[in-house]
Amino acid sequence: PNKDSIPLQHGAHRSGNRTDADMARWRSLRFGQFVHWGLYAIAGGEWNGKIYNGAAEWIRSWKEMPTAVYDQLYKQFNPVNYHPEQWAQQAKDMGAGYMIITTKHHDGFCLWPSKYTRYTVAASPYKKDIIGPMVEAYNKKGIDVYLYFSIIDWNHPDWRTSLKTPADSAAYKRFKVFVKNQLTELLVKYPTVKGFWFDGTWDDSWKNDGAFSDELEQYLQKLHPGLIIGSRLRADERGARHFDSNNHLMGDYEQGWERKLPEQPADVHGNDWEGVMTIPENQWGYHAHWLGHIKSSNELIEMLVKSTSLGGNFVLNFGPKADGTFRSEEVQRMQEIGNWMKVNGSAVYGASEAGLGKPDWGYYTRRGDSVFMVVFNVPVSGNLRVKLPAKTTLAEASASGQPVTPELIGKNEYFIPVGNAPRHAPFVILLQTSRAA
Ligand code: JFZ
Repeated sequence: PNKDSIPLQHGAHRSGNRTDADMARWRSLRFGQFVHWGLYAIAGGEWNGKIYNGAAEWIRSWKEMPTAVYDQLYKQFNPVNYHPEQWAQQAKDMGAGYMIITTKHHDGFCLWPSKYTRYTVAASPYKKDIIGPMVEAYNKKGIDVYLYFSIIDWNHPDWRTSLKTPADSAAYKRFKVFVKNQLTELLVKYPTVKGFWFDGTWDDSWKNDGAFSDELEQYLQKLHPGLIIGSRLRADERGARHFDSNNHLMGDYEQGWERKLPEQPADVHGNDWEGVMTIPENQWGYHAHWLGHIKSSNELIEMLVKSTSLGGNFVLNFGPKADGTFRSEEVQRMQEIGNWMKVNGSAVYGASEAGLGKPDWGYYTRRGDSVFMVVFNVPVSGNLRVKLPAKTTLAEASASGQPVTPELIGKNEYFIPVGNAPRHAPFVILLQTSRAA
């Protein structure tokens, strides 16, 4: 059936990507830092000597840990070693252009002193606002801040997953007012933020009110022109999420890439998109016992470059400890990625899909006439094969500013010799090209 035939009032309101300066900036930054921080960091994936094997920030839902105990953790929230200037410096050194902070995760605890609930930092021994100084510190380093906000709120008496009775409906109606109040409060308190990163929008209560998500999005963007909101906020009036019932993307970019990246251009349909990634398997908040494979810096750099090569942003998650410091594995990766980005960042920032397919040796990215070969796998021959489109001239090839000499092996086809000495990190070859008019 022709999906375009479904009349919708609360579907997508735009076709194609946003073209304004705010969105162009988001798109050019390419690399972001995610931070999941909240009361779950105090538990650190453990309770009563037992280890929780799920994601640390979900520990409240674990049957072993009484929710009443979790709900008292705020009395211990006192991150005496939280230094936002240091966080911002580390993020800057890593090469992040933007960051996303959990203002409120599913547990409902607010890292800012919201006037709409008592379940906030203000009630903790720390007392002070976490978010304001963070926004200021990151902005000072030129890093844009986005606010993660969970619609799921396990603490709020009016939050519901589904509406079965008139009392549920009345409660959820109040809950939606609460949500709108908190979001307004955040924008008024922190006017330099660039957008919201919504989560916890999969419950029936939320997705069966597409009109509300639509009106909320429009309200927020009117209040704060340029505000960027991903597709995870929205449902249409038929309950379709991210993509409306006619298969058009809602919101400003595709926000469904969670610990998984697209493989090819067809997977993202030309839409702006962002992928979010954890360093261990599936831990967003701090977990004292990381299990399973822990991604190396080279693996994460590959994901970042792959994302750029497919026209998307890559956001790497960190889960600081309860005292406000980052675990050593995270610090190490920030430094290693940053060291690589300082030398090779031009293959990422402002770059996008090159339109040259996926080569065996790595990824192509492009910015204007500069084509970047980001090499992860050197063939035993030591020759990297490159095929440029017809009517393209290769003016110059270089690696770290040193010229390399391509060998012409066919029409617009070259070998780039790189030798086969062992390598410990990916490297970049810059091709200066020009296109005949
Ligand atoms: C959600 C949260 O439940 C989780 O704690 C974390 O904050 C993460 C960033 O977001 O988890 C999700 C959300 C979406 C998908 C999977 C897990 N998804 O679309 O596959």
